[in-house]
Amino acid sequence: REKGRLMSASEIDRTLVRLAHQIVEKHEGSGNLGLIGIKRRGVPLAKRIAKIIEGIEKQPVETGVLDISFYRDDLSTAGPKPTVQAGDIGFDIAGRDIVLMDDVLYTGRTIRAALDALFDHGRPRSVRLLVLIDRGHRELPIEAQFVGRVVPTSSKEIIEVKLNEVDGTDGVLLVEL
Ligand code: 3GP
Ligand code: 5GP
Ligand code: MG
Repeated sequence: REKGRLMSASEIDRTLVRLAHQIVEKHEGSGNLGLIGIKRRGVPLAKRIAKIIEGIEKQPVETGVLDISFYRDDLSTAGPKPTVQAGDIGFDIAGRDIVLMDDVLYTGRTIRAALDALFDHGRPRSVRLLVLIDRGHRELPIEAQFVGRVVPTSSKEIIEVKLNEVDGTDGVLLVEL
């Protein structure tokens, strides 16, 4: 059951522009950046933000992909053990300033798994986290440095994130299970 629209397409656009500027400000440019999207919806976020940063800094920004899949395909609880699919990130992360990107941050277990996978690929200089929505309920000491919006949720609510590349439309909805 839909309980409300949290972000329209144009609000997502503006938020991504802000986040892109915050990343450039924090890293004093984009020369050493690498953006890594967590499948599935983190991937188009990373690509869009890379494009915005390229427009600001006038130089290419490397992007890559991490594939985290869950043992349990349980939507309301992320499940105890997110696992990471072996596979290529797409570029050499050694010495880079990495920004991991995901649509929703919840317990933090996905990001913990993503960090494990990342360090199997090399040793980045730094790793920061960007999420479009932080819905609370952390079970690990993980926080995002770049946040689209903080949306306090109950465990019965989920955030429906729709992105054009995956869903054919852009928007963020609050949904009650
Ligand atoms: P996404 O990363 O492409 O958005 O976690 C697997 C998918 O299930 C995610 O795909 C996410 O969007 C969707 N999902 C929706 N609600 C939840 C939830 O409460 N927990 C988890 N783990 N996934 C959810
Ligand atoms: P965590 O591992 O932090 O518990 O959950 C984060 C992952 O689960 C993200 O990749 C995200 O896609 C998904 N997730 C958790 N809660 C939600 C939610 O309410 N909405 C959406 N769209 N994804 C969620
Ligand atoms: Mg996700």
